[in-house]
Amino acid sequence: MSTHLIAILNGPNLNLLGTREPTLYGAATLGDVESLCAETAEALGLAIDFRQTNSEGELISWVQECRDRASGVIINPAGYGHTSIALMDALLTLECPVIEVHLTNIHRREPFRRHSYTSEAALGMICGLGPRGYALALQALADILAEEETDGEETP
Ligand code: CA2
Repeated sequence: MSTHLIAILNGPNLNLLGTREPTLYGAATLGDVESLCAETAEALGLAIDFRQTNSEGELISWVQECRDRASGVIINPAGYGHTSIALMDALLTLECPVIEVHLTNIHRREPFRRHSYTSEAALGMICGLGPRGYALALQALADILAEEETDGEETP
């Protein structure tokens, strides 16, 4: 059985984490979030590919690449979750499970953040739990992939 690859994709401005607005987004940098994901994935026996971009087109291309290479996707689409039908369309083409993560509780903020186009393509969403949400999403994907493997086993 090969190691499952989980793509962890981060959208615009998340490269600023830990450098601005710590009261809203916390003190952890995106590098800290990546380290947490790497440690969590290793404990779960998963491989990760952790990326961030400020470009909508690049994010969409990365989602398209996941069709051939990822067993699961964790995406923090950042502002594009609230605006991008194109990103939603790309995510809808994936057959693997997608989990959307937001560091903040988007339902406790401005009304325009309450709607997420991308969540229409997600199996589930975790928001408001900070970087821990990424680790929880990895745990959920590990469970889901293990269940899929058990379901696929032939009974003697
Ligand atoms: O809570 C989240 O994870 C968000 O996806 C963050 C996005 C925001 O547009 C979403 O509504 C919720 C913003 C990312 C910007 O990150 C910054 C980090 C530090 C300083 C400034 C921006």
